[in-house]
Amino acid sequence: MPTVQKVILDTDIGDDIDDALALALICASPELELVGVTTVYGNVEARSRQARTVLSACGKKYRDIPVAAGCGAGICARRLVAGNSRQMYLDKVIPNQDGSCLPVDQLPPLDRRHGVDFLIETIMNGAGDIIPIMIGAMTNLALAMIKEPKILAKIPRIVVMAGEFRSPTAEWNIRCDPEAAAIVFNSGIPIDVTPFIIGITVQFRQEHIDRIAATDRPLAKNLANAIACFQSHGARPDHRPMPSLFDPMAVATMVVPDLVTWKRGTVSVELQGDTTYAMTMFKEKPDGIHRVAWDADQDRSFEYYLSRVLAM
Ligand SMILES: [Ca+2]
Repeated sequence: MPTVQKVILDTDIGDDIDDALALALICASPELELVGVTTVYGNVEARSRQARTVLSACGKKYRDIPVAAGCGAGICARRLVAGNSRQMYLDKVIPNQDGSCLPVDQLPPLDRRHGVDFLIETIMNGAGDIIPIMIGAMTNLALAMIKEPKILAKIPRIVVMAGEFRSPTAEWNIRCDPEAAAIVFNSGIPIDVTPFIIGITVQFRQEHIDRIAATDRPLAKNLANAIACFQSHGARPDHRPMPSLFDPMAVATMVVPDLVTWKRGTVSVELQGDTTYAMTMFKEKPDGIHRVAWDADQDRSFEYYLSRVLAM
């Protein structure tokens, strides 16, 4: 029996649909033990409500997993790299999948701690075996590292969905808080990185959405509902966005690493250049502490995802 990996999910659930899909996959993976969820970026309370809704849909065992709201704003707002949307998020916009959430009085209460303190206390009280899975801006973990530097010795590994290395790109999770991403990547902790291109490669087709919608289980129903909210949000009549499995692939590769090929090396985040701010660089080297997913097996990834989540 492989060892169960303890994880904390840090998420900006609520805008792109893949965070909800990733949380569902964690709960559907007996190889992973979810010890808590923290939310980040913009309306963290509303994001927490969706996280608690998905956990409730996963059943009694998952319903009371603590969810703590973290940082709404990034560490350094020296440039509005995400343009208008960054300002919009800071103004507490309601995430687009809010319509798929249960009313607050039907959910367990939010954890009373701030997300940063939740990370510190949970990781420091653990046995050095809790892996943060970062699928949003990395503000919460970066601030936890600053507030309690002893946390560095207690984190065995970090899993992130972030960055892009094949083209000069300021990927969303990096550009929402480039300084935080740099702190995490410079922490000296081994990191497994699922970059943007992997999610682009593994994008649902209509047949996959139909399979979720046709499944009569609470989790599948909630996900189908959230996908419908996501697809109708801001969609043109001629275009409904299809879910890309950016965040779920970061989770999936923890259990089945060979869904992707890996390259080892070091990742750095550019913070200086006027035109390169928030871009990520990868230098391949055999003893690097970062491991980047390079190519994904598309069909196996879809089947793995659906077989796990639809059985939940
Ligand atoms: Ca995300």
